[in-house]
Amino acid sequence: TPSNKLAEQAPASSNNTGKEVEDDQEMGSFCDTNLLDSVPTLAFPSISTADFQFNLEKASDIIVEKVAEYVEKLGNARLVLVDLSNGSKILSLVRSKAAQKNINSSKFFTFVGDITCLYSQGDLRCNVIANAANWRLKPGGGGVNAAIFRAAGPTLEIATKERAESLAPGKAVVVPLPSSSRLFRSEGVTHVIHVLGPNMNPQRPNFLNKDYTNGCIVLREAYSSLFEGFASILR
Ligand code: AR6
Repeated sequence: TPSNKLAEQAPASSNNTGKEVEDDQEMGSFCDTNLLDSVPTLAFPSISTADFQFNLEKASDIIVEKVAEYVEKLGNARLVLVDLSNGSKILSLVRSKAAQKNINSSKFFTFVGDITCLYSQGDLRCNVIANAANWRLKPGGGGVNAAIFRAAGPTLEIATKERAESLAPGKAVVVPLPSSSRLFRSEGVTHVIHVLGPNMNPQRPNFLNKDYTNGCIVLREAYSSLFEGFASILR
């Protein structure tokens, strides 16, 4: 796909090229050291735009604005917006707005794939992944939250509870992933950052009832919290 092509073209250190991934596979062995020793990368889903029903045009403006604010500050680290399908509207909106703003495409790009299988299925190494969480920080509930808790196994719920009991809208919590977790072992994910975005769905808690003035403030805060959390891992 065009978006995944972009990822393959992303310049990276010599130990993070597609070629080397192929070599690993040919050898039939899995090298954890190589997996962990790559460009620090945060993969994140579009917060609030599916179950929480946030407007896609507004969300895409905010994603691009926040990426532009943080991407250079993060040094050689990369930010990757992920969604499941090639036809993802949010990915195409963000791609075109990021291009208009001339955001460095080696440091920020979009990627089509399941955020829980980026290395095993997409050859994309991401040491940190973000979750569009619920306020209780509970597994299940569908969407990317259910997928991440399922893929990580029960250790993620325990590790999460050690960091926070609940989350307010706009906030994020960084959770180091135990090395026994499948996400750590086979995907190279060392941290999950749970983020709670603004909710525009009347069926869910903290419903903002079409208040996009507040909603946009909270979504900006959510991305700031996420990128600050990623920066804290890099330090
Ligand atoms: N990999 C990558 N992206 C995904 C995946 C995946 N496995 N699954 C979904 N997406 P959503 P929200 C994309 O609904 O709107 C949960 O029930 C999806 O296409 O997961 O913030 C929680 O418990 C969309 O672009 O999060 C909360 O209650 C993006 O991830 C509530 O939903 C976010 O969609 C949060 O709603």
